[in-house]
Amino acid sequence: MSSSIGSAVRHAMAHVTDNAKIKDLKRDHVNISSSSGLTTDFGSKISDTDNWLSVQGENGTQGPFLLEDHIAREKIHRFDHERIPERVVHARGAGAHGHFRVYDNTASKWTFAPVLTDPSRTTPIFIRFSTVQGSRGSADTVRDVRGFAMKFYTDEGNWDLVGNDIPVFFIQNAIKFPDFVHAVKPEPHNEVPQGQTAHNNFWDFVGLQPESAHMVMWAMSDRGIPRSYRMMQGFGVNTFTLINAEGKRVFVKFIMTPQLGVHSLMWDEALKLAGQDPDFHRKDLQEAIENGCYPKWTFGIQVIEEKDEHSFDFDILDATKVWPEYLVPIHQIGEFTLDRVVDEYFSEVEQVAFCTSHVVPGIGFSDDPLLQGRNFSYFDTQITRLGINWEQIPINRPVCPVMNHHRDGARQHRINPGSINYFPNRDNVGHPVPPSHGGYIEHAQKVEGIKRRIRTPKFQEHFSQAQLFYNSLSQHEKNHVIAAFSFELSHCDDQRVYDGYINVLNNIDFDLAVTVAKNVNGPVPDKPVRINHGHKDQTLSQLYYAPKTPTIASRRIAVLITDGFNLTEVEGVRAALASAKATTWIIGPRRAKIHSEGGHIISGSGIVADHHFEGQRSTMFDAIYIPSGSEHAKNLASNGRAVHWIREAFGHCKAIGAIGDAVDVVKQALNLPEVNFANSGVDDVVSSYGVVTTGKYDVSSAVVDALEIAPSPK
Ligand code: HDD
Repeated sequence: MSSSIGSAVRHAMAHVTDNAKIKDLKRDHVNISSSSGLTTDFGSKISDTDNWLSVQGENGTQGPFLLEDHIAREKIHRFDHERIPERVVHARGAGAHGHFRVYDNTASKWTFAPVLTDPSRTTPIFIRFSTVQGSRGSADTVRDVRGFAMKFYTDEGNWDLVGNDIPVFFIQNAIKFPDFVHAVKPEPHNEVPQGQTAHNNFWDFVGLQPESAHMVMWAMSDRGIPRSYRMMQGFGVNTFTLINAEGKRVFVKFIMTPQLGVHSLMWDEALKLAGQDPDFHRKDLQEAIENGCYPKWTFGIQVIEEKDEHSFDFDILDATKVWPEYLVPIHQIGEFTLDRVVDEYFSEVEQVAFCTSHVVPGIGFSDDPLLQGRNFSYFDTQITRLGINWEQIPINRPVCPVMNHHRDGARQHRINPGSINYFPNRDNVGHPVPPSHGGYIEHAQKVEGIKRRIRTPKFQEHFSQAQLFYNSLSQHEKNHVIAAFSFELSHCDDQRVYDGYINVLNNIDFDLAVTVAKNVNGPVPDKPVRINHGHKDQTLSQLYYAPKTPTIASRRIAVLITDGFNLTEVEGVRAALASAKATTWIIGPRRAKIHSEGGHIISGSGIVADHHFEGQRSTMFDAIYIPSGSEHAKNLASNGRAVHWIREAFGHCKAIGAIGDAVDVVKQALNLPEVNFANSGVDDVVSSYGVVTTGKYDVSSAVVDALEIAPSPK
């Protein structure tokens, strides 16, 4: 990151006021300055941290090392125990702080929870985004589901909404979760593959488990390779309930939609980025927040009245089903923003711990069989990861008072004065709070039935919504799905596995099954197993979420220059892009000063490049811009890597802007008769296949507008 970004960071951060949670966390901040001296953990000052106490022999020879050195021992002991178990799933993640607000009290029809109904409140939040399959050190851009876990630090306690970027799940019943995770994770005999579902065990499991079909379609779509965490929808997935002041209950789903739109990488980009910049998403989140481009989502709810629970052809408690928006509209009740990066990764992102059973009064559970199991699992896993007192860790502790008679346990940090640690007690200390004063109360629900291990009939239909999803995609999104299945199944070398999955695909769409079968040498079906019903829902395609007004905010634009480039143009374009809140990055043949046209080679004007052509690749940027300059154009055309930059950016459907002499460079690099180019010397702007060219410099119209188109889905 360049130094100019560094100052932008401080500038942007200065505008963010500390919310209640940040103030709470600051209680634990350690003040470190150049005057801070080293001490042991018990506070005694250290005079030497480099040399283990040892015996010096005569004539300066090295003698034995002494176990007596408590300073060395402490340093090594502490280091030996730095690692904690990584999450069994969602190990790789990134997080940020922010705040949540509702627009008005619309939701008070359904809930009395102030976090969802009181527009005067600003609730601090923390969000951790993650991948599912890979280990903590795996790459960000792999094809996978993304976790979208939110912690709301409300005045009534913490509410954790632990969702994903896909609205449905692979399984219906929590008891299948260990099988699913074992199947998706690296295979047990050789721990391969990392950050991939492209292996026999995953496709074997989902092929034999048709309830996964719907989610697999989503994971194989562009949703599985998001451009940014900031450009993903979030879904609570499970069915929760809301309870209003009259005690009436409704079923609810939570949906978060990014204001920048939903955008994805291309598969080729994702694959390359996994090697070129494994931290791509993590850095993207940090960069956007530090530059003051705070990611924002609307917060919506879908509501179903209790009386309508059984009026759909799917079970509303089945997490493998969406509630289609044409049946159940979304009420956008609020929005949230992420505006602060973390101060320390381990303390905040690694130690944050979510629990689906953490809800606040006014929000409740349903009999969703996945949610019920989750409510057991999350608390349990935190005990392994962080210990029984995990809720006392700064990032996890609520901002409201915590008072109870739970005691002791490893790493207890609270000191509870007094002799009372039970209830009832003679002083009425730590007494239950009646619902009228905010005590949590379960909705009174009549329950009857026969205890047995079965799935009810509606839980046994698995393909209708998988078809709905596939039908709703645009043709290019469908092509991406086909390519994804073809990639994944090609990585399976047990024929039973890919044969089996082609049969699943043939339950969804005949043409899809035939195309994939041909690609992977599977059995090509001659007729559909199930007729595709042909229904569509436009809200399932991510094209539906393109921002109403095109925006280039927070996008990364590479400016390709070599010696002899036109400095005035570059300065003009950079200023215009900066005012549109995009970041520009100068890429040149070396990370040093690149001399501009007509300047003296030593003393003349120029710009210091942020990176050289080898150091960063086109995959890390959303668009590229190339200024004019005759020497520069010659240099660029003769630089193989620079030509590759242009070709690769075009191949990934990125906007390319070029002016004057640079137009010919792009023309030669692409060598495509389909693309039209502007003539040199003429200031007309030609836009063709995302390549925008103009003979002369005209910053206001051409380049910036054209690059703005870049964020639209590919
Ligand atoms: Fe889970 C972590 C999301 C089903 C058991 N899950 C975890 C995280 C997310 C989800 C985002 C990472 C949280 C973080 O950032 O720390 N999980 C989901 C969604 C599901 C789902 C959206 C389906 C609706 N999960 C699910 C089931 C079970 C679990 C059915 C077990 C029965 N999940 C866990 C876990 C994890 C976890 C093992 C690992 C680390 C953690 O909880 O804190 O308990």
